[in-house]
Amino acid sequence: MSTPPIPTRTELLETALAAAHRAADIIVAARRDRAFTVSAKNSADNLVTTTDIAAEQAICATIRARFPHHRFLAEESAPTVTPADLHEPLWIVDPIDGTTNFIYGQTHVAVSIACALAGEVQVGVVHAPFLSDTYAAVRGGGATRNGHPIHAAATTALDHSLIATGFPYGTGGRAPLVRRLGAVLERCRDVRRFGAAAIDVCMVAAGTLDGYYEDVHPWDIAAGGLIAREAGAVTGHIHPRPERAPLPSDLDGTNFIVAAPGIFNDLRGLLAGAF
Ligand code: LIP
Repeated sequence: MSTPPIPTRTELLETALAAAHRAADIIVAARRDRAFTVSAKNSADNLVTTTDIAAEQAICATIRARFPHHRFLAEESAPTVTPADLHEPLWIVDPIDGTTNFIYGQTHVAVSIACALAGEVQVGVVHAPFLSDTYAAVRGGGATRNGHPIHAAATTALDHSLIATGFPYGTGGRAPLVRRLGAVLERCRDVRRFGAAAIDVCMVAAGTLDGYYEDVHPWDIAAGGLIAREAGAVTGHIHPRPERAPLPSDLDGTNFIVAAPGIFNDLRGLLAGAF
């Protein structure tokens, strides 16, 4: 059987945008009609709704209709990836980033969709329907917010930097993170905690945040990470990645950090020393 052609980045971006908007229609309608139920995943605080499931199904169906042989790393239906998956076009999907915010009726809620080839993200879309924001990027093609070019902040001093972060579900294991948070509060302008990693990362891309760090999943940062890099921000990890890390860097949310180039190294040093 012949190998299907590799789609162009434009074709991948068009598909990601169509899938994101289809999911957003489901999310907005569910919020409007209060038509969803909530359940807990592996802990009482790690919530998922019927809308997460429906949105992810719509996203994957939209992509499969155009690219039936592509693979998925999706928060609700395909949360693990094999080495074989990384050799095929791989879609990294978070149907609702900010699920807790969605349940509480808050606005920081986003659909995050990325596509990677050989483990390198080629296109990324983060669509926040309640904020009327769509962030997008194509590898090598720059980053946009609602179609307008965006650029990371020019800040070069931590004490003039606004930093976002987040915390894992449940209270266990938060003590070291409190130490990190304390170090940031002692050294930086201030901290924000919006509750949706994908949007946090895109705000660094747009220069409305100077930096963000958190230990998250691939689907939280795959799309936003490309958008941030294409906007001139620097992405990386607080600690050196192991040589045989299970995931490629673009998909690795472990101790993830993104920041304006002028403060990236200082912020990473501050966080690494505070743990
Ligand atoms: C959320 C992240 C957020 C983090 C939350 C949660 P979800 O993702 O976007 O940054 O602090 O604990 O992981 O679960 O809402 O898709």
